[in-house]
Amino acid sequence: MQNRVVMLADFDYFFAQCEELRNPVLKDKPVVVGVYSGRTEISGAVSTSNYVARKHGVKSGMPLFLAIRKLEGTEAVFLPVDHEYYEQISDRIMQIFRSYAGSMEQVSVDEAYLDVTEHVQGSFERAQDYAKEIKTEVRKQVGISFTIGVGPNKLIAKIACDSQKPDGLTIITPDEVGCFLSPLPVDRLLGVGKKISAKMDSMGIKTIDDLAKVDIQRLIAVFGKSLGLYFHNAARGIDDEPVQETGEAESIGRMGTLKEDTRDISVIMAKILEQIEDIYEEFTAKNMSYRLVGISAVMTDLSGKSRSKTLDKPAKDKETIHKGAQELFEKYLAETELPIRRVGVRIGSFVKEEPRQKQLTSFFQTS
Ligand code: TTP
Ligand code: CA
Repeated sequence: MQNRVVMLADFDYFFAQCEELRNPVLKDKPVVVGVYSGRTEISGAVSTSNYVARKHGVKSGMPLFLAIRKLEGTEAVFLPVDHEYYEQISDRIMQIFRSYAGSMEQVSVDEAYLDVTEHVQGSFERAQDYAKEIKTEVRKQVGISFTIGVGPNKLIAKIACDSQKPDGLTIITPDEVGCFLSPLPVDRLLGVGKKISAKMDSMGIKTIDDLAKVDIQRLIAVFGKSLGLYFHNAARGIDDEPVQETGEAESIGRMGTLKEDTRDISVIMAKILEQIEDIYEEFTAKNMSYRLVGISAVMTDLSGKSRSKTLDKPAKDKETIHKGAQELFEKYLAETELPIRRVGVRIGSFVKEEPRQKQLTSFFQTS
């Protein structure tokens, strides 16, 4: 089987770079984009900053007053986040990516996976020129720089991308995967957060190579079957997850911005109900049933999540969408502490209605 060639593109210091784009005089100054909580003039946190500000020790998530202190005596510029504007820029870049990829999966406002296997005929050498071409085109059309990681799968593309920023291009061929991963700390793997890396540390696992040497049964015993298996494979650079086309799959959905960020389920569901009306109209024209109800949420910090459930049996009514979406939002709100900024709902996995007779037979067969 032919190698896959997968890229991860991650826009450099994205919100701050967008601000530089519309006001180029900012380029040589420290630029801090922050979320102002409004309590006092300087209460809030840093969303991101350009590399000039980073040199002074400014980091994402840092309280604004601390960033102000670190930048004292400089010509630092502090700006509030302008999500709408960043989303517009992001959409334009994603559009360009689509024309370069066999399939594209947008993971956040500033990251997307591109499967370019066909375009480079499976060659990593060609991938190098191809990546440069994409960078040049986006710079020309939009004026934004970004970093690309290239590998035989999403896992490697992501780690390659993180290894050299900004304006980086890191290519890891299938032959290089082992040497590339071995010395890296385990927390470079997706899914290894603070808690898991502390657990691994207590087991004497510090590097990805250490992890690769642990018996698979032990990993399963400690982390459970699916996570244990994932770590076993990830430590070997194995990842079969496809680059999944987002937004173009067979589904009908709507997405919209709430009047203000909230965690109030009744406010969220009021917006969702409007969207369901829209969706339902489009759906009835299809004369089919749906088996999947899904929701999406974009949080105050612009991180996005999707959740979906497959129904026990296909449905055609509006109420099932409402009930399913409400259940998914309730579950999701319990998992996060952030207020929600944008919400969406969708239905999918459409099936043609079964003829009456067939329904009867299947009823008898299952009873
Ligand atoms: P990142 O890709 O993590 O950061 P970045 O693009 O600013 O910088 P880098 O060059 O290292 O890729 O996040 C993307 C955007 O998400 C970022 O521009 C602002 C936002 N963000 C926050 O609002 N809060 C945070 O804590 C982080 C990490 C990011
Ligand atoms: Ca980024």
